[in-house]
Amino acid sequence: MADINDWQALATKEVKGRDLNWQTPEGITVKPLYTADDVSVDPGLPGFAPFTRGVRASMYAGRPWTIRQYAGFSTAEESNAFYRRNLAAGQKGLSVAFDLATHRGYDSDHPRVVGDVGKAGVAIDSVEDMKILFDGIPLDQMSVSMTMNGAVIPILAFFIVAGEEQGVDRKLLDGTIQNDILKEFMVRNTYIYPPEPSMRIISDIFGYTSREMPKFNSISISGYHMQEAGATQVQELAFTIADGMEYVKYGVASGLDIDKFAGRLSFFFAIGMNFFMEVAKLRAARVLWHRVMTKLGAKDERSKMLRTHCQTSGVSLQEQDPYNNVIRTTIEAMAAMLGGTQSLHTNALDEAIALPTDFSARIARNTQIIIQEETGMCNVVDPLGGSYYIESLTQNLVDRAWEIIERVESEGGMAKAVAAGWPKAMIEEAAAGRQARVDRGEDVIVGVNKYRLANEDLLETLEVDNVAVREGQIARIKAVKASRDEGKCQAALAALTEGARGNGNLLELAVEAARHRATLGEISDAMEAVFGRHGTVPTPVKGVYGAAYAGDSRYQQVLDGVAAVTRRLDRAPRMLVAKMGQDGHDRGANVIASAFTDMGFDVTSGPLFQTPEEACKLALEKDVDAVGASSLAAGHKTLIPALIGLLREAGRPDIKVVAGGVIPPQDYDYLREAGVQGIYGPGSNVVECAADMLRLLGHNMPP
Ligand code: SCD
Repeated sequence: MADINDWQALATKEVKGRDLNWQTPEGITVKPLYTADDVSVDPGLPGFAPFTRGVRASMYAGRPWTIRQYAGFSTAEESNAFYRRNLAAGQKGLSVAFDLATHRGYDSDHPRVVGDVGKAGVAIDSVEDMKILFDGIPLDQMSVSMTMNGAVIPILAFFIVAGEEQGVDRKLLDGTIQNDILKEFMVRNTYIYPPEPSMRIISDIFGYTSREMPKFNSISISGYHMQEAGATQVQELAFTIADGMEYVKYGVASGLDIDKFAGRLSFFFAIGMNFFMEVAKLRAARVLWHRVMTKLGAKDERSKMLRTHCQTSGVSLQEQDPYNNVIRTTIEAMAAMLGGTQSLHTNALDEAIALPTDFSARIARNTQIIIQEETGMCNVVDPLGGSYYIESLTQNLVDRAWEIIERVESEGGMAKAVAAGWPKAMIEEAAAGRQARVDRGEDVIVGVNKYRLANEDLLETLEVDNVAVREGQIARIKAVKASRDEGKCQAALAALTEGARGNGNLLELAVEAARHRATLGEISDAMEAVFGRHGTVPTPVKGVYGAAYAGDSRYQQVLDGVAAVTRRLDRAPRMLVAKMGQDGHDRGANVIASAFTDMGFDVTSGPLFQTPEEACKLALEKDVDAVGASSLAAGHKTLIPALIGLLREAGRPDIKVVAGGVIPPQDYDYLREAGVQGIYGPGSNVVECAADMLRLLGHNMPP
């Protein structure tokens, strides 16, 4: 029989000596062939420690994963109707997306959130909205996930009281709250309070839910947003598990018994296009969590079992040739199920540019239904188990992630690492590297940097009338405030502030305030009075993009162009990268700031969450030549024209304004008429964006 040396000789001959090894972004060398010699660890059996092959013995043969589509937009009424339509069409669990005003603890009538209300999720201001959201949906039968981190206390309180008023005992409430603040400080940015009180909030939620809500998952420890921000799979894996460790340590330090709350910790991962890597990642995550929890002293096997939700990758979706996104999502969905997820969201094909329509949501949902009901794929547990490649890759990921976890631990845990900033810097470096590989065509994206269409058909997208939603919400806030017992409400809010100052359980106190119709903003403010509000200024990495482009002729043309403009102005061209509104997605803004800095621009990265007034003030102070406004949460039609108006009023119509991010092509004309001079959607080449900018600055840039 042929051995590996015979194979090596034959393969080398076939490819005439070409190297077939593949270097992945996480630094793993993937060989063209795996054999039994590459497998060093027996993966065991599903349902048994360390759960490499799945947390259940029968897995999907016993019960398929939950089809759980993340959704929410405009008002509670509209979102409720959308949920009901989806459940009738085969969806199995709910997953609520809140708008950014809600995330950041502002009521819809707050002046900072004019562009955000009802846009990227549903607006929830009080328990009355929450009751409408779940009208006709029995909360003792439907499991509900809520993606909330910043305003987690009022939202969970509203949910509990909405259940109560539906007649559902909180012991029967089934679902998950995201409640994962560490990754917010690292990548997602919908925090409210500084890190220390934010960690206390999490322990208070563990305490309350483990006592009062035994069926409820108290956290969804999320790597998803790390991968979206550009993390490699190893980084996503390591930092997520390290975050989980930190939460467990805080819970234990607050006096909780580890086995009383650990069984209700859950996870959330992104599933991107590196198919086998993603399958192996979920298997590796289970092995790592089992190892970590054993180290932390858990005795109950359920405490060591990593149960996870997955979502197909948002950043892998493209605006160009968007039906390709259906194919991408199908491949990613298969990786999630072959990796053994418990619950899954499949993205809609238009999610790169807008909120899903009924049409795109149907295809996304049916992607999962077809896998579950047409393919027979659920009948065998962990069908890739025993594959030499998968088993080897699983072990490789375990080892690499473990190295990072050990570094985190040696430096005092994840809260300290996040404060020091190195995990975020590591992720941003990976993001800049990926952008450069895409721009150079080394990482292929079909329809974007290869096989691009000459003409794109316009895709119909959903638009929310933000002004109408905001007016409706403001009317409801007024009605709620007018009909409540003001004395009782204020007393409950005062008790919450007292509890924040001392050590009262914040969720318990907020439930009381919610019963008395305190609003989300009031409950948040009651804690902010003690904790303060956290703000950060981004510090993008330097040198990564430039290094990846060294020697490239087009890049050199841009460098020459920047040098020419610099000579003419007698200083480098100045640009402000502005993030207005409550949208905290800063990967794109950071990549632009980092790449433009490498190209010689003098870049100011504005703080997150600016109002147009604040962005205008900063642009004037820095005397910039241009502002690049990054918008990923649908506030572009309100916020960017407002900024342009303010610059004009200030006598600086000469400052060029360009826009980038998630902007439907339908809105391009509107923005151009408002004075936006360049619009860059997903898939834009950063070097070409810089070339355009040089043109705007009067340089004769070759095409
Ligand atoms: C499962 N069960 C079985 C079984 N499989 N019983 C017998 N045999 C089998 N084979 C049981 C389970 O034990 C459980 O019961 C019940 O069935 C439900 O199964 P589950 O596996 O727990 O599934 P589910 O209820 O769906 O819970 C899945 C998670 C949960 C644990 C992962 O935390 C969850 O639903 N998470 C979703 C998070 C989410 O939607 N996030 C969206 C994020 P018991 O419970 O009695 O044991 C969106 C986001 O952030 C987007 C980006 C952004 O906004 O920035």
